[in-house]
Amino acid sequence: MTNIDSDNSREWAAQAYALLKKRQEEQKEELQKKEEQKKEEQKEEEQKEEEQKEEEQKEDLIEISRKEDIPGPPKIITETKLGEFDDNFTWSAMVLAAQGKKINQISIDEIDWLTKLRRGLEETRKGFVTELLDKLGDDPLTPESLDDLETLLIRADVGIDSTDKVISSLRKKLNEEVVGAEAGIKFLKKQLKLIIDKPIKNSGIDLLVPQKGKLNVWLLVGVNGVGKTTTLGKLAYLSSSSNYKTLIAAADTFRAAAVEQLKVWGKRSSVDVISNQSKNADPAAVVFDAINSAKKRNVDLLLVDTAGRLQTKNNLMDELAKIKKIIDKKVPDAIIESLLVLDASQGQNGLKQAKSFAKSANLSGAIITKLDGTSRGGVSLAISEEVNLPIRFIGAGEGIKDLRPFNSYEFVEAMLADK
Ligand SMILES: Nc1nc2c(ncn2[C@@H]2O[C@H](COP(=O)(O)OP(=O)(O)OP(=O)(O)O)[C@@H](O)[C@H]2O)c(=O)[nH]1
Ligand SMILES: [Mg+2]
Repeated sequence: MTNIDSDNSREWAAQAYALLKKRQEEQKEELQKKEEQKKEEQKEEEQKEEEQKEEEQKEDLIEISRKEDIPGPPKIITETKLGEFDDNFTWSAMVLAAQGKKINQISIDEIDWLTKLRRGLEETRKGFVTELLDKLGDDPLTPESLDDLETLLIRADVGIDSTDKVISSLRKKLNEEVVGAEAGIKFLKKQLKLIIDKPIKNSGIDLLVPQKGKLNVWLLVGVNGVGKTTTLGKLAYLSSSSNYKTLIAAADTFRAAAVEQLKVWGKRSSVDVISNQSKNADPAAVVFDAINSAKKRNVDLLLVDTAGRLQTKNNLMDELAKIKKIIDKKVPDAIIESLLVLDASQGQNGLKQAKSFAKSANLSGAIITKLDGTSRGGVSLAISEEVNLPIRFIGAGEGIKDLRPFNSYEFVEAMLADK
C-alpha cells in the first residue's frame, strides 16, 4: 500500500465510522423515544388504576402491591455496539471496501466479525507473517527467504502439499523477475486464496445457502468436542434471522446432556428442537420424526446434530449412513449437505480426522471452528488442498454471532494482515 493509498483508506474508514456512529445514535434515540412513549402510556394506565384502587381502599383498607414491584419483560440484547475508531476498524472497513462494499452498505456486525477474525488469527500470524516481514525487511525476495517462508508455512499447519505449491510458484516468479517484499506478500496471498478457492469452485456453489422450495438437510458431523452442537446453534440463528424456516433435530442420542445443550441454542435462536428423551433412542428415529415435522411445517432447513463419539468409528459411520438412508427414503428430493466440523486448534490432527471421515462419510463441505486464539489457522489450507473439501463456514468464538459464511478473501487477509 502506498502512503497515498493508506491516507485515502483512513479517510474512507473515518467516513464509514462516522456514518455508523450516526446511524447507531439515531437508532438509540428512536429506541429511547419508544421507551418514553411506553412509559408515558404505562403511567397513564397506572394513574387510572391508582384512582380506581383509591376508590376501593376507601371502602376496604387492604394493602395493594404497587405495579413497580412487578418485573417487566426481559430485554433482548442482540445489537452489536460500535467499538472504537481504531486500527481494527480501519482494517475491517478496508477489507469490505476491497470487496466492492460502499460506505453506506457497511454494518456494525460485519466490522465486528472481521475484527474478531483478525484478532482470532493473531496467533497464527505471530508465528508467521510478523516473522516473515522481519526477515524480509524491505529487500527483494531471495532463494533463502523462500526457505524461511517454507518453514513458516509448515509451522502454521498449512500442510506440505499447499506449501510445496506456494513455494514452487514463488520460485518460478523469482526466476522471471525481481520480487520486492510487498509484492511477495501480495503474490503469496493470491496463491493461498487460489488453494482455498479450488474446492469451492469445483463444487459449483460459491456460497452455501438453503435452496428455497425444497427441504435442505444439513448434517453436522465430526469427532467429539470439535464444536458441532455450538456450530449448529449459531447456524440456527444465522438461518432463522435470514428468514429461512428452520428446525433442529437432536440426533446425538449418545450423550445425555446433548439434547439440553441444543434446547438452549434453540431458545436463543427461536428455533424448535425435535428430540427423543428416552434412553438409547435411535438417532435415525429422531431424524424420522424431524422430517415428518419439517414436511408438515414447510421447513426450509433442517439442522441435524450428530454424536461425535460412539463405541467404534465404524459404528459412527453406520449411524450416519442410516440417517442418510432415512432422509433419501422419506424426502428423495431433499438436498443433503454433510458438513464436517473441524477444530482448528487441533492442527494436523484435524487434517487426519478430515481424511478419515472423507473416505467413509461422503462429505460435501467443512466448517472450521475455534479459529479464535489458535496458532494453527493455516490448517484450513491443508483441508482445502489435501481433502478437497470446500470450507462453508468458519467460527471464531462461542457467541451466537461468532459464525459466518466462509469468505476466502477475508480469511487470507486476516491471516496475513501486516500488523
Ligand atoms: N473458543 C471457541 N470455543 C468454541 C467454538 N466452538 C465451540 N467451542 C467450544 O467448544 C466446546 C465443545 O463444543 P460442542 O459444541 O459441545 O462440541 P461437540 O462437537 O458438539 O461435542 P460432542 O457433542 O461432545 O461431540 C464448548 O465448550 C464450546 O463452547 C469456537 O468457535 N471458539
Ligand atoms: Mg455435541
